Amino acid sequence: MSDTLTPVLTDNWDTERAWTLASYEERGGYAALDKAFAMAPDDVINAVKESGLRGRGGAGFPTGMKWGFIPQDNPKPKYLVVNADESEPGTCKDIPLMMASPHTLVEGVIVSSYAIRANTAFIYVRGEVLHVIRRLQRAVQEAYLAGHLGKNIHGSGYDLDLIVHAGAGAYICGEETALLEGLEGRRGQPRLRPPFPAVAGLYASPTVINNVESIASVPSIIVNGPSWFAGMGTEKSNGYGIFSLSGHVSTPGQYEAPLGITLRELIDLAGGMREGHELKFWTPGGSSTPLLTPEHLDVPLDFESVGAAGSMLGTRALQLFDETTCVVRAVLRWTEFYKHESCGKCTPCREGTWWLVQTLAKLEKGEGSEADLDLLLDQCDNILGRSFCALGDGATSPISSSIQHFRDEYLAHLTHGGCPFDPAASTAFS
Ligand code: L3W
Ligand code: SF4
Repeated sequence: MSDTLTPVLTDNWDTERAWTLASYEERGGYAALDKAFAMAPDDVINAVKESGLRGRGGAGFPTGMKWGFIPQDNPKPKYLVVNADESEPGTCKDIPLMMASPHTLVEGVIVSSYAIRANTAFIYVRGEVLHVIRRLQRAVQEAYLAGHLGKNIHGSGYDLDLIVHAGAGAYICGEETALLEGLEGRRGQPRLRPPFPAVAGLYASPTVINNVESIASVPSIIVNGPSWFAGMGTEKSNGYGIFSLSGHVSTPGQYEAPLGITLRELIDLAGGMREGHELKFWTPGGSSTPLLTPEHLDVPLDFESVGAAGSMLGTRALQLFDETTCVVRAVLRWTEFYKHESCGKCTPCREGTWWLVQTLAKLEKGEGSEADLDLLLDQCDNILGRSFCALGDGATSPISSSIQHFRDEYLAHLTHGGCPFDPAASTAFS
């Protein structure tokens, strides 16, 4: 394995029965608990602040700062909620993490809940991934039996209950406030922010919501110290992250590496693009992040650099497409997904995603004229910044970025009277 990789969360994924408590404890698991309990909760928050850990669910908000927003003078109970509703197209890191090492997440939940002074925590996981739900439930049961959860954990005087909650399967429930609605038993639709969940979240109480990978990163920060974590990555994007490579690459999979690694380096680690083919376009963080091209192969994959390149690091879901892929068809497929998953609460997204599919489908069939391309961009303009939550904005990202980089390919559909793309002709649009 290359030195470029920094396996921490993925370190033991190949160990036999790595998911059991016995295996986790053999590897030093649950050592972070006693270390954290010896610290004041605020010092745990400060350690996470000093580490520079930023949210691993897409937005990159500083984790310690979010915890610091929990008003401790508020007499209401505090809650920790783990967002395990992974569903952004291309994103596939949290599910393998929970399958391979559920106790890393459980330990992270305990330390994080202690820091914010929550006595109840939830893991909100997609209802469709029954195998993950079962594995989490088993891990939680093992942790209770071993005294890592429940009353007076490790004799510290601290109590915590952890509930695994299965969602009903909607992309929008990955949006933190829609997730809370779902957890409270209502239809999953986003709430107006502010107030942010840190102030009024679950049952209107102060609530921290973090992604699986963010919470799973906490035990190693406590055990190894914040400067260990801050010493990796770039100046403003500290630490490591799981990069998920999928699509036309020789060895798709999870590659855990410091933030700031480039796609060129990751493709090398993954054995290159599939033989005889070349990269045509890619997403840095799922389909909601604007498409990039081979021109961006050397962009450091950190929050700042990917932003400067016109996209977003997002969830580090690197979907790679080679020259055999019709970009218009790929974008249409994603747009159909957003239309299907739009929760219907606001008009720009509910109606707009429907219109986007109509216009794109027409262009993909080679019908219409160049004016339809401008119409498509106008439809994007009427959704972007006018929608209630990030789903509407995200739906426009692949469209506007694909037109920016591949306008000629859209026009070729019109001149050809349909998709001119011949998968066998690798130079069709070069
Ligand atoms: C208190 C303030 N808290 C912000 C908190 C806020 C949230 C976090 C980030 O979207 C993005 C989206 C997807 N007081 C606060 C505050 N917060 N200001 O900080 O908030 P925000 O609004 O920047 O982002 P978000 O709503 O969490 C996430 C993109 O990530 N994405 C990811 C999708 C991921 C999945 C998945 O499958 N895992 O769906 C893709 O790139 O488009 O832009 O906690 O409360 N003043
Ligand atoms: Fe619902 Fe879409 Fe509006 Fe978000 S942008 S609230 S998903 S209709």
